[in-house]
Amino acid sequence: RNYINLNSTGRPLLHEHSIEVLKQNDFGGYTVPALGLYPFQWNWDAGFIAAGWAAFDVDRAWEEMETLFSGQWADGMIPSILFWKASDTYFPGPEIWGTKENPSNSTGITQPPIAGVIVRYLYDCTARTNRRLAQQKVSKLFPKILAYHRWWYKARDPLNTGLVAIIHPWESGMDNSPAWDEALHAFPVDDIPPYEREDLKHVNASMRPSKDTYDHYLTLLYRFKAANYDPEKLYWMSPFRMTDLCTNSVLFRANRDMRFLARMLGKKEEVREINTWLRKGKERFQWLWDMDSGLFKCENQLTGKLSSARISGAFLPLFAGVASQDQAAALASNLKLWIDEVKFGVPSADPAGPVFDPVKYWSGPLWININWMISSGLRHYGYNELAEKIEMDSLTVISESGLREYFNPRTGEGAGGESFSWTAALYLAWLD
Ligand code: 9WN
Repeated sequence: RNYINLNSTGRPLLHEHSIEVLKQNDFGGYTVPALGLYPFQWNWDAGFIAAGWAAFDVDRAWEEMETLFSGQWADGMIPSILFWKASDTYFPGPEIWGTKENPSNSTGITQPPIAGVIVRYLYDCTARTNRRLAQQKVSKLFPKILAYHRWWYKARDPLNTGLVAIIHPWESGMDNSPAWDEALHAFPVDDIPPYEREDLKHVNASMRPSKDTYDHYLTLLYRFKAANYDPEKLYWMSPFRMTDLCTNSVLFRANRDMRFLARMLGKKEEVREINTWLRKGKERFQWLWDMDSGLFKCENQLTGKLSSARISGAFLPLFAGVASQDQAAALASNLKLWIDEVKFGVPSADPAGPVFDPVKYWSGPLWININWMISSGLRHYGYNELAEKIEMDSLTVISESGLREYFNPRTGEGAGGESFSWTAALYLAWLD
């Protein structure tokens, strides 16, 4: 609670502390999510982190995104992790992934494509004082982000349905979400080399995915490695292929922001291309609507069935702007019920559901980046009071428990990593 104290300028101390954390996690052009626990540059973390840098150093914010895109693969993919500098405190590191793409080693899978959303955010911040600079910055990144989106559709929606697939739970950014349980356990674990987990040296095992879950993660990794991470093959061969709500909502929203940027830059053909993605995506999103529960659901593409899991990703179509007014109303009333069950919203899984665990990673805890997106979506649909509640809950858990990786929604206690970059960054972005 000492964080709530004010400093001499009347700002909460936590404001200064958040800036310090970003500086301390700055490895030179990129920011690690947490020292020790996550010692490299992560794809979607970089986006949220850049929004935090923008609150006090917008040049550094652009640099974060420029570094991320300097790791783009020739085919357009942005890997989930860029191993810029060696570190032996994370598993699985570069020697396990064994990708050969220049200029750096990286993973061979991706993460939710938040970059387009963030670059538009940075454009808005910069254009307030220097429109010409803002346009220059955007013109350099725009083609790279577009190439990334094209990669998504080509590699992960070869059947042209309008929504993309993830082929590994790590790609969702919500590693052990209950939405993956059934699909992940539908295939057996291969005879994989023995391994030692580094995460358990930093964080208590009860707060992390189980051994069995990790065995499945690594089974997928080794199969993709055997296929040389060839995007033409991975989609078809993966025994895990899900239409993830988070990834698709983020991609949809990024497409809307990219359309804004394309118009600003006068790129007519690109606007048309993005419009096609938006039109098809909007139509297909309706397949994921579960009328009975009043929630969106992830789809298992291998069985054609919607996952029964009720996860916080269900509310992200609000961030995308793809839900109808009726769907938004149903989502808002569900969200209120969820929050009534806990003390601080938004839990990552339905707190009344069978697998809810308030400290186990993506199976219950509150995450600041998800709150940031959900509250922005609620405002878009006019649910300002509910948005305010989520923002206040976020700031309160941070003030009470510090800049932790995630929080127990029943008690507000912090869990996982400490001095966590996106928590610091979004705290700054919210206060800005
Ligand atoms: C695997 C870095 C990342 C986040 C993810 C979060 C966690 C990694 C891990 O940490 O995933 O990518 O090793 O657990 O689930 O959302 O980007 O903060």
